[in-house]
Amino acid sequence: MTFLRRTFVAMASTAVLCASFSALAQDIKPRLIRFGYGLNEQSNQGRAAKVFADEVARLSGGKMKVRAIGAAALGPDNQMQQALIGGAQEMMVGSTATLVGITKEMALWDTPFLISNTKEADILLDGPIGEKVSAKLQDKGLVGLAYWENGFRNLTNSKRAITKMEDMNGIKLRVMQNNVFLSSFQTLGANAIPMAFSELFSALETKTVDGQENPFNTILSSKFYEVQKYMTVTNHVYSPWIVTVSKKWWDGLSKDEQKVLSDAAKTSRDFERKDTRDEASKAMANLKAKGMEINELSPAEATRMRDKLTKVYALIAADVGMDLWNETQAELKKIRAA
Ligand code: TK8
Repeated sequence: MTFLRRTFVAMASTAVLCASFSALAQDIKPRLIRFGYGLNEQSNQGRAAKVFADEVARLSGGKMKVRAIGAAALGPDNQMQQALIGGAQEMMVGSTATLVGITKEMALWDTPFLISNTKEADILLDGPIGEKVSAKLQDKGLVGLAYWENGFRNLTNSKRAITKMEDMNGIKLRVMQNNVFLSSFQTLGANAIPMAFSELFSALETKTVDGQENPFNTILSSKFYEVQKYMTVTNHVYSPWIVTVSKKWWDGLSKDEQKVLSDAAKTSRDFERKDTRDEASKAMANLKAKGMEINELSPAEATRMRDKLTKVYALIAADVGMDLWNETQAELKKIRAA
């Protein structure tokens, strides 16, 4: 070895040592973390799960290992939530809407047209209201670490273009397993059928249901365009995902280990939101190219649907409590005025 090379090798190993030194100095034990999610690896959810896993490895000097398991291989959202509560699984990311049966305050995020753009979403979810709702999970055996973006939801179906509310009549529409979504789409005249996301593609393929609603990204990554001809841009609700941890398991972690997970959840959140927005901005053209017929509602029809949907507001306010409902409205007013 030449002197130069020896020096370089020594310098490089010092750099590696320094990088992992802070992790070594911390109270971090070897940990294996099963991190489940519902979409496939090629989705925005899958890409961000990978960023989370890499970040946990980096921050823990390789001691904490995240095994990200997608495509609902550990079960649909509801089943994973129960596994977390029972301590049989460590972590997951999934829809807040599927948590409503466990923590009723989560229904806040199901409010149609509550959030009208991503700026409002970020401020509201990362601020005191989002924190408050997330903190409610603790009494139920879960710890919420960060909200990721699922996105603004749009309607697809295999029957016909939806240009007016009446077109929804008789459409068998899969909804998430949640009473707000059920009431919302019943109110619009659809035949709403609650079903786990993991069963959705085959239900659409076999025509057990005619349609569904999800953000552009999911319609693309789950290949719904193969079994759905029509898409209507409704943006009827902004759906968050939430990264959760089993509280039973979390309580046994050191402060340093907990910090690794919270920090990695936030880094992956920032990546995920950007990635999701980039993909969503190109998705419409992409879905058209795949053969979908896409229409936007006329402003008059959009208003009609919106007026109908606001009838479920009373139901949601009762679920989440009047105080939280009013605080949310006040917070949104503040965000909009800023
Ligand atoms: C994935 C689901 C999905 C959600 C749904 O597990 O169920 O439609 O939008 O993202 O959480």
